[in-house]
Amino acid sequence: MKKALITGITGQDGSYLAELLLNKGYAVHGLVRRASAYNRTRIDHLRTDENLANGRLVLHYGELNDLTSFHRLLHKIEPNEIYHLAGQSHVGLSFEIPEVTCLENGMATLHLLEAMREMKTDVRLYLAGSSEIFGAPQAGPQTELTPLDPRNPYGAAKAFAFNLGKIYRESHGLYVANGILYNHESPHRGENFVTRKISMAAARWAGGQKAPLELGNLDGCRDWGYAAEYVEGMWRMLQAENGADFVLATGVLTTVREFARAAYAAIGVELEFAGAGPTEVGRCARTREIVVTVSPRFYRPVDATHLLGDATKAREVLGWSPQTAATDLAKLMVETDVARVGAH
Ligand code: NDP
Ligand code: GDR
Repeated sequence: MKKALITGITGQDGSYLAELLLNKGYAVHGLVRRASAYNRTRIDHLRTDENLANGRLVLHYGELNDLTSFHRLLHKIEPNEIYHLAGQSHVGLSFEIPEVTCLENGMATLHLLEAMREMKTDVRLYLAGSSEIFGAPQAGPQTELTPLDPRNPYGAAKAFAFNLGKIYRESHGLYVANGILYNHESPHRGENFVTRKISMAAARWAGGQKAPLELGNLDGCRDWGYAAEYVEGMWRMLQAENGADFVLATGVLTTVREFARAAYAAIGVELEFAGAGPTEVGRCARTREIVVTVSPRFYRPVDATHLLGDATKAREVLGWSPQTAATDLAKLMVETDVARVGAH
């Protein structure tokens, strides 16, 4: 039985990846950190008696920056594949907490690469790289060959990790796959990311809690795909003969405004937007109620507008391609949240 170690197993991607690998017959080991509140809700459905008793799913306490325990864990598990997903994943927040962002997303990757180098095993490593390494390009789409130009601490830390992944692959012969993933969302997405913030607000509205939703830059646009499909791409990267860099993206840009429109359409509310910048509002076309407002509180010092990916290489080499459009994703997320809100 192949053994995989997932750092960040309690996060959005970790939870989908764990499910995928369990279905493929792997023994899945996950790094979880101590928290003051329960932080395993996304993987509760995988923690069955059968998975736990048979060693199919094993959770280990750890911390990215606790080097000795992390090292010990690697020796104990001896995984065939490592999916390194853990880290501070919020771009806007990285302006507020740059140091922890760089330690978790940058230095922790270096420590992991050094540990692999020292262990001299043939373990394969997936690194969770991001489109944010390209910064704020004037036009897309970007490929694996687009020059790096990060514009926020998060992107800078991811660029550092990406470069190190390449260096350890070329200089030390390690198997490292650098994923360059564009935004991918799901019902497991954290509520401080815009898509889930919108889907939860729409679900609450449908449930009668009609508070206006405060958003930041409505012109912000992203290449949004479905997380469950992106973790399949991660796995495929580690099945390739050699470690390489791969963009995973849909190749379609959607604005925050359009995503909100699709999300509220899923609950039967047609949104009409008027105004510009901080004075823009979105109203229900039928009742004229204010549904969306804009608050500069959620603006960023710099926000990318052309992060659009070209996943041709992933399609040709890995046979991977995205299936879900952003508007369908909005509907899927809202429907799941409506069921959740209704259940409470
Ligand atoms: P999440 O924020 O949902 O999950 C992050 C995970 O990392 C959680 O399990 C979290 O634990 C864990 N973690 C954070 N800091 C530490 C730490 N110091 N020690 C141990 N564990 C830690 O992110 P996603 O699942 O969305 O993303 C996974 C990775 O992919 C991240 O590295 C992200 O930057 C990257 N990425 C994501 C994209 C996306 O669109 N989702 C796109 C491109 C890259 P806890 O649950 O306890 O908080
Ligand atoms: P992003 O995702 O920064 O692209 O990072 P996020 O959902 O935070 O922002 C997307 C766009 O929405 C605009 N926006 C808002 N964003 C948030 N969070 N909250 C708001 O209220 C709001 N209003 C508008 C933003 O300005 C931006 O334009 C995600 C993360 O998963 C990273 O880890 C990953 O690397 C990148 O995607 C690719």
